[in-house]
Amino acid sequence: MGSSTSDKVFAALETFRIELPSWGFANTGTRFGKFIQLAAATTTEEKFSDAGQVHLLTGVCPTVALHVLWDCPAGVQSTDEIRRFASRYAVAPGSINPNLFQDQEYKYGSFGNPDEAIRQRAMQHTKDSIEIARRLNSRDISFWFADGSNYPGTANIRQRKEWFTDGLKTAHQQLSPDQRMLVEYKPFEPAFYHTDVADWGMALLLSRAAGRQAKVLVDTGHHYAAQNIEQIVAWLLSENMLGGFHFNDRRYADDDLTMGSIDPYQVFRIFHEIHFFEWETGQRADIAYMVDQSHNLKGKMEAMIQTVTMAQQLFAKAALVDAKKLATAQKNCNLVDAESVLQDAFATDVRPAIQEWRESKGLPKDPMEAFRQSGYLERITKERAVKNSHNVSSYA
Ligand code: RM4
Ligand code: MN
Ligand code: MN
Repeated sequence: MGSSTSDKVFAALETFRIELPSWGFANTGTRFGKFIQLAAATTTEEKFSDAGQVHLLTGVCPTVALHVLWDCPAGVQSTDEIRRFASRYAVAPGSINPNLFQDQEYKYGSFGNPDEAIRQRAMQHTKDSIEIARRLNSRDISFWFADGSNYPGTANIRQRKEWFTDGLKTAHQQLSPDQRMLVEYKPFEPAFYHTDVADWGMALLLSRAAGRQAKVLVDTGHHYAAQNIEQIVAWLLSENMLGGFHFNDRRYADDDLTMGSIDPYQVFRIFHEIHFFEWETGQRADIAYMVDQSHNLKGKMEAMIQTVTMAQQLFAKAALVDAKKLATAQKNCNLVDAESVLQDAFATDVRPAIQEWRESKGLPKDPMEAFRQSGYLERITKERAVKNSHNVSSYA
């Protein structure tokens, strides 16, 4: 491998950090059944412990995303405890995710609920979530709304858009100057006729209406199957409206499979658009890279380590795209040359350079191997087995 290749890989890895979701360490399942993993995290503390372990081995996951209802059972009062977990397990709280979909009250929606009292309840939870974020020094409050309807004619779509606009504006007013609000979209599920924030255009309009600190969050699993996600990324970048990602992979719907497991070239193309934007503009794109996955069959810790490793590889490969050559080929409509620039970068084996980078940081060369040698999994399996066998948890 040429030294300029490994320099580029090193430079790319220096800037790349990815946030892990607390809920990715807990037992989850499908709507048909849940297969319990005896090692799964059963408490917020255990989620911090697991996330801290992945960070220890990879060095690139310094934050963990929290879901307010699942991780902050005492609401704002939970923040002292969370700060303690953060310092004990050396991983900081990351984005704060309000939960506006699980309580019985939200059967017909949260921000878009026709009942004003329920909209107010959703706003109170939102305000509490922003306060939690403030106390934990978290920059991003990340909104995903399950709101929608299942049957034609049952919801006033325009009216609900107004309620959403008002709600997000009010929420935006609560933000501190350094905080951001991320608005996630999803075309369907749990609603199957209309979803209030169904696509990036709707998320963009709502974010613009909310205020300057609102940006769009792209969850890669939240698109129709043939959607060109990297084009959405390029457009949001050019509008300075791309706030972050929830990475996962999929074949059919919101499958929440391991990042890059089905279509690594797509993730590469997304990262390429970001690198290319930075090269052309000379600006750093300020983007929160986050994982949003649910590992129902794979071991949760191993799946997370695999995800981080894959993310680093694809980010590094995209950094190898020869941007100058690409720009020239595009300008001259040299299609085969332009396409080959991407393909050559994608085909480059960056794993040796990534291993060197890890060694240069005093990190294990192979985080998966180090995890397997560490005895951590055996220890948590023993400690949590009884709790997990009684505890059929969760959503998702
Ligand atoms: C949704 C969406 C949200 C996540 C929930 C659990 O599909 O991806 O980001 O918080 O699932
Ligand atoms: Mn998501
Ligand atoms: Mn999702």
